[in-house]
This record gives sequence, C-alpha cells and structure tokens, in this order.
Amino acid sequence: MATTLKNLSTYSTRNLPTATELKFGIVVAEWNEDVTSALLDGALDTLKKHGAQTKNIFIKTVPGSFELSLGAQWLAQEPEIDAVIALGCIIQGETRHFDFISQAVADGITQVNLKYNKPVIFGVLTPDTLEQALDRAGGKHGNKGDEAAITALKMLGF
Ligand code: DLZ
Repeated sequence: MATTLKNLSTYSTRNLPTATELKFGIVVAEWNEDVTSALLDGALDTLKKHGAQTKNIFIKTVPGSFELSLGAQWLAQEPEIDAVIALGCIIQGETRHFDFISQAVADGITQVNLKYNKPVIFGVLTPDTLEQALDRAGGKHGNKGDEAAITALKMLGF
C-alpha cells in the first residue's frame, strides 16, 4: 500500500505558495469522528504553518462521507473561497456500503473540482480497520489531513 511507503505528512516544497491571503473551506464528516477530528487538526496545523489565517478558514461538518460532495459544493460555490478540503473516513465493514459510499464521494468530489474550476481535495481515508485509519490520522503513517492541506496549497500554486 502506498502509504506504508510514503509518510502522509512528508512533502516537497515545490509549487508551495504562502497562504496568507488565501481562503479555504473545509468540510468534515462526523462518522468516525476520532479519526476525522485528527484529520482536521492536521489540515489546520499545516495550513496555518504555511501562513493561512484562522479568519480565512471556513469549517463545516456533514453527517457522513456520503454528504461530503454536497458540503464541498456549498463551500466551492462561494466565490471568495480559493480551495476546499473534504475530510472523511470510510471503514470497510461487513456490507457493500463501503463500496457505494467510497465510489460516490470520489466521483462527487471530482465533479465539484471540475464544476467550480477550483481545487477540491479528496482527504478521505478508506482503510480496512480503525487501526489503519488512526495510523493515517496522526499515527505512524502521518496524517492525511496534512497531505490534503499541502495538496490544496500546491494546486493553488500551480
Ligand atoms: C452509513 C455509513 C457507514 C455504514 N459507514 C460510514 C463510514 O465508515 N464512514 C462515513 O463517513 N460514513 C459512513 N456511513 C454514513 C454515510 O456516509 C451517510 O452519512 C449515510 O449513508 C446517510 O446518507
């Protein structure tokens, strides 16, 4: 798995703009909240480390990852927001729910990127277990929230 080889909190500084004047929307799923709140902490820390101001970061929550696409669209349609970050964690269960939600949110986030012509970042974990999720939410494989924030910045520096 790629993230066992690459720490999610390690990144190059190529195309990394300073975020002082940039505005971000972050939409966070409440499902698996221990994980998604850690993803949010990582994204916020990383944005602020690169100059983002608290007043320029707009955070909204949605019930589950399935709702991330619409939440991301509501943020993306605001003209002053430069980039949106969608954070969620879908854990493989005993039913096919995992497949439907994962596919739906990946497709939905892609559509919002293209519809609004601005970066909408897929910060969604799709692990088999809670342990794997925690490993990627500030654990031994870093934090996907950091990666999502860096991806937003790099796309704005494109
Ligand atoms: C229903 C459901 C299930 C089974 N698992 C997850 C999950 O692991 N992660 C997640 O973010 N959301 C899950 N949900 C909730 C759905 O995303 C969605 O909120 C509901 O199906 C209502 O539309």
